[in-house]
Amino acid sequence: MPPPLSAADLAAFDRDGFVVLRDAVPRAVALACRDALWAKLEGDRGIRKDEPATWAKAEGGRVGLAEAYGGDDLGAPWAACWSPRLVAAVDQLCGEDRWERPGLGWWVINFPARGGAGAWHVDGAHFAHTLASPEIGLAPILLFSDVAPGGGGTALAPGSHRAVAALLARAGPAGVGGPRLSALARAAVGEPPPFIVEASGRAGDVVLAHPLLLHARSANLGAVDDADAVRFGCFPNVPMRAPLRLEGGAATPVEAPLRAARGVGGAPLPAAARRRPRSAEDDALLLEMGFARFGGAKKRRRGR
Ligand SMILES: O=C(O)CCC(=O)C(=O)O
Repeated sequence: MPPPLSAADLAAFDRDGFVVLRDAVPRAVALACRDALWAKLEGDRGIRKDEPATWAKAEGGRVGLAEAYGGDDLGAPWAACWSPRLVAAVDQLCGEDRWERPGLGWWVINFPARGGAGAWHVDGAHFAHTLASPEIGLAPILLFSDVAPGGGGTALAPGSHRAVAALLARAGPAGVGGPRLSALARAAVGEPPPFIVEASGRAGDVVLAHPLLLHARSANLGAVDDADAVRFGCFPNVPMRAPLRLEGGAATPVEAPLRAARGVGGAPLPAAARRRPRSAEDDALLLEMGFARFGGAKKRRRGR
């Protein structure tokens, strides 16, 4: 099998901080998973695909599902999601044998015309980030429903991974806590960012995003009461087996912008800029990212 990501794809990943792999999950598998999630919504919450009046039960127009289908759960149809094509693409970006396959989750199910946009953030609210942090080696976005252009796919800030990497280079080995990093990233890149790309595509497409990419939930602008416009997105984080390598040997496409950031310079970030008491804004971000159910950041809700 030829490598799924071409030289042009890899150049786009380097420049933008993401690249879309079309048909990464076989479409029929993605749609079967979506059916299973509709069944779960109905069983757990009384939200029925064929009764849009029940969609009002999704507070704020969305449901976050903490389930990550992996390990023993990974029977059909979930097992087929990690297709050889998807695995090969992650190998290209993270390095073969250097990453762990995460479960499929966290899920965000977003109903048309019923809710607003979310906070701009970098994934990983639960740990202190350094340039080499192994917790997240890639932040893929798997589409389990079709998302039309302009329909409200996840909003991505192209190139923001470099600005965030520069912040981390200035933070040094002490790092920056997740919510604080997102706040600094918003200040550095702009809120909203000056240039935004929407993650649209078909069920089975996967956006392979750099771990430091700034992104946000968009309002679902699909047709009211159209079940096909309900957006099913899966946002797992791919963990690394060891810290990212900032020197020595060839850099992976994920590592290359991190290495480049070390040459950018800039004054070290003072401790006061890296740490502060948790604010209402941080709480809102943690809620948006699915950490609220267990009482703030006490416990991770989605294996991130
Ligand atoms: O729902 C979305 O489009 C974004 C969700 C997200 O970024 C997250 O949960 O980390």
